[in-house]
Amino acid sequence: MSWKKSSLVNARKSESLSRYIDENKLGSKIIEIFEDILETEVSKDYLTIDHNKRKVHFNMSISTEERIHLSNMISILNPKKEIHSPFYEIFPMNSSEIEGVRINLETKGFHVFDSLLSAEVCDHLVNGIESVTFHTKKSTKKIKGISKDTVGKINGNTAWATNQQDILSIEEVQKIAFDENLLNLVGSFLGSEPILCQTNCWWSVANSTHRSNLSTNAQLFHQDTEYLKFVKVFIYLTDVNDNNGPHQYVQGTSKIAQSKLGEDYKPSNRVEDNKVAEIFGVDNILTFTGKRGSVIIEDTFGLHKGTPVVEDSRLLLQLEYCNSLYFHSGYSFGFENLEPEVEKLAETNPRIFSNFTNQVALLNEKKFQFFNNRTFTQKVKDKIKSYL
Ligand SMILES: O=C(O)CCC(=O)C(=O)O
Repeated sequence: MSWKKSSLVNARKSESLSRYIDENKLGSKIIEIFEDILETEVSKDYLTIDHNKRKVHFNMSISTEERIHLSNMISILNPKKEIHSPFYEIFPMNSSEIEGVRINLETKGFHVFDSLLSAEVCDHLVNGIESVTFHTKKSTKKIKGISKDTVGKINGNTAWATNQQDILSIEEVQKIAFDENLLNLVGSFLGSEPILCQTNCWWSVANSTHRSNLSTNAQLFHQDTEYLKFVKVFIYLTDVNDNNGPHQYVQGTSKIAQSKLGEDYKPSNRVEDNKVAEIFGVDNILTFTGKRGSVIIEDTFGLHKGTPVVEDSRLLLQLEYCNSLYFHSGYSFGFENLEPEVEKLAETNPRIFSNFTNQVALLNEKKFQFFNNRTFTQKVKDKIKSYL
């Protein structure tokens, strides 16, 4: 299958892409998806019905190997480059340590930094988060000012930050999200310049353990599929023990989960604990307890979940970086409330900020309408899916 050169790619990269396609004997399906990626990266039309139909179909029908090929092609198009950022204090690593973490991500799927953030940084983060609006998936009510003392009153087992821009507006979050070493580390794993796509945060408490509740709050084993290649950074902002919802990861599953879980399995499914233990071995299910300020960097295409809280509560901050926004239907950021140093970084490294737009209100409203305009059948299908 030959690659018909696209006007969206320069001659040298086009040559490299042709070579990659030939060497790996890639067929028309991958080329069709890649051409769609190229067009969508230019049009940035992530929220049209047509794009949604194509991307959902492609996302659920490609194999893990095809996903890796597409990511390698994105790396040819947007190769990783050394990033220089004014923030470098949070992740004190030299290049050989960065390489060690990359290898851990590649082989085991995760790396843990125990108690990385100082008490002072954690306090700043928690104070900032206390002024942010949260909601549960059970009600439309907005809750402001949640703290460790009041979180037990929420209606549900998880309260999610409603607006990710509010989280990003916290100065310490920007210092972490745009830390030079973190960006270089994530870039070396993705193989291309990282795009910041999430700054999320949630409180977890003990509540219903009904399957649909666990499913919608990421408390059953699953793979994330929201981008082609991506990595999440989980930051514990409370001490986490066996009883207040430690995160779990099944090491070594990011490349094999899809094929081992059988033909009927789709990477959007939830998987029971006993099935995970039987197929991947109970010893590979790792439970991350840790002090506040501990950081887990994880390839969440591997199986993972939060365990339901039994007592007390857990506060988690989550950043996510991806290599392309192609499968994206998530949140868009605006440029407001960014530190001046971050604004400068946006000028020198615009790809990191691909998910930032001056039309953020319009886009987030469009997303809201898009999901509300789903047909009755689609809404019923989604409801059923949350039970599966
Ligand atoms: O709350 C947790 O530990 C799990 C989070 C999760 O599954 C996700 O972010 O995809």
